[in-house]
Amino acid sequence: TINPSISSLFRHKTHAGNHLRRINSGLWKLKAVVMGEAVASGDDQLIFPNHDFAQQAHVPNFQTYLEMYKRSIGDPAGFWSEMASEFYWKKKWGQQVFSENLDITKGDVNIQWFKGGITNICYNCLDRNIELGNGDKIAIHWEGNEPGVDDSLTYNQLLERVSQLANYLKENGVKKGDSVIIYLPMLMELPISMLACARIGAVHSVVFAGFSAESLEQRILDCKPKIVITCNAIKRGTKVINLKDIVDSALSESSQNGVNVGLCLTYANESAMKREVTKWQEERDVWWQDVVPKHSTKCDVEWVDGEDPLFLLYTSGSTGKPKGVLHTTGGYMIYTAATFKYAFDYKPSDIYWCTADCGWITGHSYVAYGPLLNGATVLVYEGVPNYPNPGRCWDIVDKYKVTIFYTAPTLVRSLMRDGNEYVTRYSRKSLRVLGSVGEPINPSAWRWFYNVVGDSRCPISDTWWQTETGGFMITPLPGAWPQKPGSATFPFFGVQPVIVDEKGKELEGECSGYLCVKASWPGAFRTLFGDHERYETTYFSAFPGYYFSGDGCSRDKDGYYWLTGRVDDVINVSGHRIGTAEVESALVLHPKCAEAAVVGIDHEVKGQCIYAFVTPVEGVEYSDDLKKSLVLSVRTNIGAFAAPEKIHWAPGLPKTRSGKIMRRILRKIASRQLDELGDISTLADPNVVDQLIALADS
Ligand code: 6R9
Repeated sequence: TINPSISSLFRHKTHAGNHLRRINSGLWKLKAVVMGEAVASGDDQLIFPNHDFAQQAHVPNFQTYLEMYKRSIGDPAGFWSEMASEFYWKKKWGQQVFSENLDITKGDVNIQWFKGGITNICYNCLDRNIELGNGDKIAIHWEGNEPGVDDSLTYNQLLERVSQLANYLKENGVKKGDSVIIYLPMLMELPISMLACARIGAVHSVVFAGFSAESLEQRILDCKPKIVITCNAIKRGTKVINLKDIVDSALSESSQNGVNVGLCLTYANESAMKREVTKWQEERDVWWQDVVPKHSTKCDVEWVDGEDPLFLLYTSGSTGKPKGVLHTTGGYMIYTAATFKYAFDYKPSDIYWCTADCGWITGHSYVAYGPLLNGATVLVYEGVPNYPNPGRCWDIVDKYKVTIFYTAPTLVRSLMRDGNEYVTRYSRKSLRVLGSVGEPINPSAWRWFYNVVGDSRCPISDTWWQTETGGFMITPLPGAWPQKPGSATFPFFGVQPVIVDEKGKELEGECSGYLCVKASWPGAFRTLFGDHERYETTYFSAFPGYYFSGDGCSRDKDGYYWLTGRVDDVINVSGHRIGTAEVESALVLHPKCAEAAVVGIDHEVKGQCIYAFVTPVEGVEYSDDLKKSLVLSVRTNIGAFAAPEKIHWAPGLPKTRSGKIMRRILRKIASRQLDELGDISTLADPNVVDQLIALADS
């Protein structure tokens, strides 16, 4: 029997039943599709799967999905145990496959999957696939920033490299449960480092190499790593970035603040910078190439519990302090493997490319773990997508015969602006599935991606998920049902999305509200590192009994889910999550800034951009130089990707009598919707609104 509360998906005439009828009544359209033509029907925008594609897909139709979905909800223990049994467990998990409490009114929030099971995710990615006969299969194709510079590793070779580093880490005192910070660009050494940590049970925390020294320091202070792994410099497009300088400054600051990291393993990335010119601290710094290759290529696995921590990844929230999202081993392993296989209809012959950086969750789950668990061939690209020109992605697709291409809407929109010629000059015949992640994809970008990049042949998996969820939550299964441009469609197996109103009442049928999830899924994060209370208040207190995502969402008459963006103080710039409070604290660190308020506004390519209202300290004049140095303060305190697009001078900020900034009004002023300011009578001083409007273009 299915959990009766999931019935919102099935009970109403608006949902599955209707959905099936539509597919049947759309048979005439399917005929056209068989002729090689994708049909989008005008009123409901349905885009039907290609018949041949559907026939070969893991989930070939909606009926099969429904059967599997119902089972995953009705018998999660059985469903996920079956998925888990494809992997190697030194010892099987205990009687209880999972236990959970999501309801803070009933005690501490607690989620566990495969507790008592003993396994290792690195073993399952590498050794297991080698035993299955894939030792000589390419695990990673690496494409450098400069065209023509490339490399590759088979599964055998990858295991050797990982083992050497794992042995080095062990020799230097890194033990099970210790944390390791990895601050590397997209070199093969990045996934190698992650896997080496996992092999010995160490907890990795990858910090995106675009973060500033201050951000890196903050993370070092929080998780107190035994060692930091980095490289001397990186090349992105024509720019060289001196990474080691950033690390040096983070390490010296953090040691003054009480966390002294004694070892900095530095990969010499000679194509970007020679060793000789790299600044060096003899007692602390070690060149990777001098020590790691000397170690044995065999390294015993540290067997860990299904609930032992795998990694920490810091993400932005609505306060200034980043949150250390903690994922554990067993559930994350099964969930990333299963979502990768089904949402991309992965087959062993695929060549898979995800453009995300391993510094974000997408790179963890869908550059490294998900694909490697499936024994896939993964492409890792070092550079920027439009270097040396906007055709680079398709050049790479043709070079490696990429079959699955997974990227972000911001890249799609920017390539769309560069013109179709950059796409159509390449064959792209190898492509069969496209994917999108990071923010809602607007229907026009979806159609361009579908029609121009995919030649109207390739289904698009618009995957909605989060750092916290570990893997896909709402996503198309290519081939299984018709798509609607801009909709992430339906929930993945085991996921029970609910849409609630402000009072936490579950809405049924066609509706819009806040997106929550009922019941746990294996890939869910288990806590915020060192702050379980913040975990509970941020995610489980707004709507007791549910996990609250922070996103708004609507469900249409056919049951399709449409994500509408964040409803909290988080801005999504080019798919990167940035907290307004983080940017505000970076601005007020500037000696001439008295107060700052930051909002997100729509941006044609980036999706959203950062718009900052700044009140300078008494007596300081407004000037363009001051604007520049304020922006610089954000770049140095967070990273270049968080730089405000616009600084708007504010003699005062619109505040309520209790001193709360009314961001709603600031958002309207920032997007120049001046006739939609709404009620401003509750402001302590309504005059500030006119002052702000007067300063809009100065
Ligand atoms: C995977 C990732 C999570 C936030 C999330 C939402 C937005 C991600 C989306 C999407 C609409 C999609 N988001 N994918 N919105 N459609 N397909 O991006 O994780 O960096 O934690 O960001 O991104 O707002 O809440 P993360």
